[in-house]
Amino acid sequence: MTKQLIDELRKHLSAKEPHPNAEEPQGEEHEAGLSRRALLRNLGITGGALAGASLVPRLVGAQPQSTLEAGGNAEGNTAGNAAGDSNGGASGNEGGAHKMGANMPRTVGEVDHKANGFNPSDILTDFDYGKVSRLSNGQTLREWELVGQDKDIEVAPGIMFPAWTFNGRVPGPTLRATEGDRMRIHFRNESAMAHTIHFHGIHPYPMDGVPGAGPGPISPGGSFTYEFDAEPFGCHLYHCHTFPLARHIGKGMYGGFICDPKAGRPKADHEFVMVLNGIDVDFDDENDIYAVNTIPFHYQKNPIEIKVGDLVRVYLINVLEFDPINSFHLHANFFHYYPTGTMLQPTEFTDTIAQMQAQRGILEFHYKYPGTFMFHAHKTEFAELGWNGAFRVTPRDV
Ligand SMILES: [Cu+2]
Repeated sequence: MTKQLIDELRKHLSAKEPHPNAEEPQGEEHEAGLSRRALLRNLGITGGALAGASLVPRLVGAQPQSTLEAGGNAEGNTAGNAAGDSNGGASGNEGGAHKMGANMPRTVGEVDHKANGFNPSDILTDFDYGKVSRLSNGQTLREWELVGQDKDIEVAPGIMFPAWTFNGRVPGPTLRATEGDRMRIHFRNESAMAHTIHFHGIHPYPMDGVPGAGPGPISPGGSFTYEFDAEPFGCHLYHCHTFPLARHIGKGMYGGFICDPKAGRPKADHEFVMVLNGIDVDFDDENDIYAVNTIPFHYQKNPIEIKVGDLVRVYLINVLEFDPINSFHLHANFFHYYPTGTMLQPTEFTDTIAQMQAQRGILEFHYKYPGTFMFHAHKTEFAELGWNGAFRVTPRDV
């Protein structure tokens, strides 16, 4: 964050009125310890008082209810009403659902998903099985083209971020294969920087996608084909492994890699990919935004639709750079957790798990009751800066 911006914000903060729910220390003590995080949290709860600081309310976006009402934020109110309507009469959840839409921190407005070239609602389910053929030995061959591309994406309404991407999207395509398949990934680098693709999985050294292995970083204009057998089955990921690594990952070069067991898993009604990430908007090696599949608050504004009793399987992958630990909490429910997805029996029945960077796992659950149920990082700071979503559960006979 630039000094000029901080100075401007200090001015606004010193004039702010405390929010009734504010738990932040006020006054001198707070001013003395004005860190980026304290700054953002305060901006979040005092967004309405900061109309003059045009960048930050949109960056942080948390708006108290009074601001939504006073500002006539139609989008926010619509979301609240829609959630209430879908539950009306079903189980007395209407009030809670409406309240959630109106009171939750959120960004104001929508990003231009079309210009971005991807929509988190689609990323949940757009598994890419590649171009399928068969090798002479009978092995299934799956081929993908991954292209390194520099692309400006709108990460929050009005906030552009110069991302480095695979195929113009963050996260990159979710590659999906079955254990034992041959995977062949044609990488072409159209970016201005050298990049690699490093897969989490088991593969020969030249395919490891790090400096010194095989061709190492692929220069701008260059290309390389990574090839190996898909193993072990589980929920994995791939990412660029060029140094400085934090920058290459933080800029957006990663994606899910799902390897299904040969015999498959029990049929689920829904399978969703959730890549936990963050955006360091001002390049100070700290995240300003936290999200599932890149866009903060997306699934809060656009709840994921499921029905009571549906078996839901979530492939959860934490790639968050700069912060050591991420987490996932599911409301009003428990899930079976399969760490890394490499075993067919769950190791835990819980409602909260933690993942460090590159840790991932599979969650399975079904909802017993209708309603609009949150899921979010149980690091509350992350949740209030975007890592917050909801499942909208409707009755089975609707
Ligand atoms: Cu890279």
